[in-house]
Amino acid sequence: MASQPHSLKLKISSATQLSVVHPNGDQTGIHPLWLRERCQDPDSMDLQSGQRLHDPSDFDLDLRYVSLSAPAPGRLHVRFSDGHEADFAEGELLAEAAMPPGDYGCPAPVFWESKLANMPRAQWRENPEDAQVAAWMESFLRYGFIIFQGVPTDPGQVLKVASVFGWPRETNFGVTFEVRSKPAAEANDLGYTSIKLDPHTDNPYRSPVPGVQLLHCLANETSGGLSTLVDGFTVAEALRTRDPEGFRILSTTPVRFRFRDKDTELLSSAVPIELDARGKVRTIRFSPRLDFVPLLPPEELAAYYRARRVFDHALRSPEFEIRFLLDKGDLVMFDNCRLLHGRTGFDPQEGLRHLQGCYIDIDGPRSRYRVLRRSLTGAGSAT
Ligand SMILES: O=C(O)CCC(=O)C(=O)O
Repeated sequence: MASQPHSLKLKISSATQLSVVHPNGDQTGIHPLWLRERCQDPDSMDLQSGQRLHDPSDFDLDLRYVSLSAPAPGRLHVRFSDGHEADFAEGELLAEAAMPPGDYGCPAPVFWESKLANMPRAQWRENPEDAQVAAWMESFLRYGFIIFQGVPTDPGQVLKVASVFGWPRETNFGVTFEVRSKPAAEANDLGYTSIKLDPHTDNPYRSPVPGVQLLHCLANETSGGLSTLVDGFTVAEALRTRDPEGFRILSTTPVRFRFRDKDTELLSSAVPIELDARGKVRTIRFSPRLDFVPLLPPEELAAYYRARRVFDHALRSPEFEIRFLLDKGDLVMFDNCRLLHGRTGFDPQEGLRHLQGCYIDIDGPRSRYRVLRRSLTGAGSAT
């Protein structure tokens, strides 16, 4: 399980100045309010829930340190100018200072292309040990997917697997949904036909989109219907490098995604490549069968269509896409905000192809990973 090594140090520069020292010797001062709102004494925090008892926006904006001392190794004692005094564990402060935004203690993604040497595969076990789940979770968080083999093929097992990693998310398709070829009049989604599906993310018309999808193969008697996966983050980064203008367009042009059947009308407007405040790719929403770009001036639309084609063709290219057979008892779980999935077409006359699917929210696996890490390494506390 990934540890969180850091080599920061805390420095009391003077009675009223506190800094973090970086490995290269650079120092970042610690604002008194940053520390004040992290006080963990019973006047500041409800010890049961770990939640603050004061609104930190009410603290004095000109708050100062009155004194700083180290009463014991690894401990910091602070007197603030508002009269409050508090103790801190140096290790906890530094761990927080070192935490990269976004990952918050989870393994960072490893971007992959079709050359991916070892697909994350694992043999499924009922009632797995914590260390086993942590290892699975780590693979999933790094690569954005994991394939389990040997999942019993009675219906509903997908929910049992899902509950190990998070909390199932019900949609208009149900708590679980059946991906199999249906008569044309009953298929309210192309997933429920036998045609090829190009790489797409599921349900971009929802807000928020389902974070993780699980697909469990209950039967596959056809020679086609291979599953495909693409790391959307890798392809988005390739686009940023190779075609910066295309990347700019797809990360700034909101498009409308729509799903409609007799009981449901879901609409959402979002950019295909969503960036976080630091410009890192956060979410891919891409489904060429469901996207409707607004009526922009013709030259802007021409640029948009060109960018979408470059991105789409890259997603479909052998450079990035992996293909594999999802056989009876196999279950693939993937990050629907990062990976795109699809399948090759198949002939339903050859036999039954039946996957049972469900969704969970993206924060489920991350939460479970952090909790396991706490119990397996003794790192950190519940608050
Ligand atoms: O049939 C499959 O393998 C995947 C189905 C799918 O991509 C979908 O329903 O959106």
